[in-house]
Amino acid sequence: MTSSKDAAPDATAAAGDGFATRAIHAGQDPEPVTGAVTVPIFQTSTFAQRRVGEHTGYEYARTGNPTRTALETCLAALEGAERCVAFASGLAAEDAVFRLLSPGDHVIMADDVYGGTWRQVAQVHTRFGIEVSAVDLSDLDAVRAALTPTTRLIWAETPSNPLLKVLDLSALAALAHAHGARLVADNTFATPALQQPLTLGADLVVHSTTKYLGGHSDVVGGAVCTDHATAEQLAFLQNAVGAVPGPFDAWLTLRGVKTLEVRMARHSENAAQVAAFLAGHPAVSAVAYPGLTDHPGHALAARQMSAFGGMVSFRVAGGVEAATRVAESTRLFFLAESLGGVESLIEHPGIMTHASVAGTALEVPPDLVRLSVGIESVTDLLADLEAALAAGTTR
Ligand code: P1T
Repeated sequence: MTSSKDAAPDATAAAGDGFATRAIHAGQDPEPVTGAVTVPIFQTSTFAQRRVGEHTGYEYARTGNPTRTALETCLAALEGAERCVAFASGLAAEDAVFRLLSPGDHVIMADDVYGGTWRQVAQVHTRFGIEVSAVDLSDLDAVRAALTPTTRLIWAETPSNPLLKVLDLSALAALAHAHGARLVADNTFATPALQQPLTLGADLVVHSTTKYLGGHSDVVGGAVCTDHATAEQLAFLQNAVGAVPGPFDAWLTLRGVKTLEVRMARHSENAAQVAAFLAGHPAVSAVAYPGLTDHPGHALAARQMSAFGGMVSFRVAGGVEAATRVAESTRLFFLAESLGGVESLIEHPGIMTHASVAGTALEVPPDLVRLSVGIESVTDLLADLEAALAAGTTR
């Protein structure tokens, strides 16, 4: 067991081990007292000290908890990071990254990010002097034009939520570094099973672990994976601000991560079939899925991802009313916010997940429907969508 202050991968998961091996073993040695093969849920708020100031490496559970350390060690090993710091939610993780900045610092943010990410920077951090520009990060000239001497971060999300735009992480990292800025990549949609931004030059990877990493729609969490020095600052914030995941949440996430590789393969297979089906459907006017050869980011996605993921967005001929009816007409795809669980979900981003960006540069088309394609039998998913499209668009 490693201490909270020294979250280096342990002996059972070596750096050269394959991804699935690291997912199951990194940070997850058998528990030394009983031999339990799963990391226990250390449901404790404090840790007894042998003498004043002489402790096991754990003092108080906001500062560090062994279940959380196991999760952080595992996620760092999966992203190829020196260290990872876990938070109570994806937005808490993002908040910690923004708190690395100072008043007057400038952030270039993709003009197509999760609505809550935009809301946080535009409505919270700008009140403390952070400046932000929303830019189409697939247009490198636009990024160059937006860079200022105070730009500290470029914030990319790829594939993006909900339009599934693909961004060139290597090119963005080079641009950021040439201007003294750092690249943050939100890797929630791809996960490290399909894309490892740090190997492409990104400096920080953020996650909503609520999604594919947890994988079962039963826990909310977040994480930042980065270098030791930055992680040390984030760990300070984790303790000083206190948005920590509880031990059960860390355990659930760790349990989900063990099957990440097999789940992502199946999500990607199912989503490819769903995207192809939608692309050929007369009630669908456009499909966004990086695996489709006519997607503008297809070649780039094929280079920087090992598969195209489980998210598909599409536009419904017939506008917002038809789109809403389709989203309300599925049986297996539950109408719900969030994504990345084993079960399929459907939602209307304009009214649901991205309502907070209405009227801004990040507004999404009103006829857009987003699918999180689960790992059910794909024939059932296709039949469900076929029926919902018929019910939603023939009136
Ligand atoms: O919900 P939370 O764990 O706080 O994570 C926020 C977040 C960050 N980044 C991305 C790419 C996300 O998709 C999210 C959360 N997104 C949804 C809840 C959603 O349905 O899109």
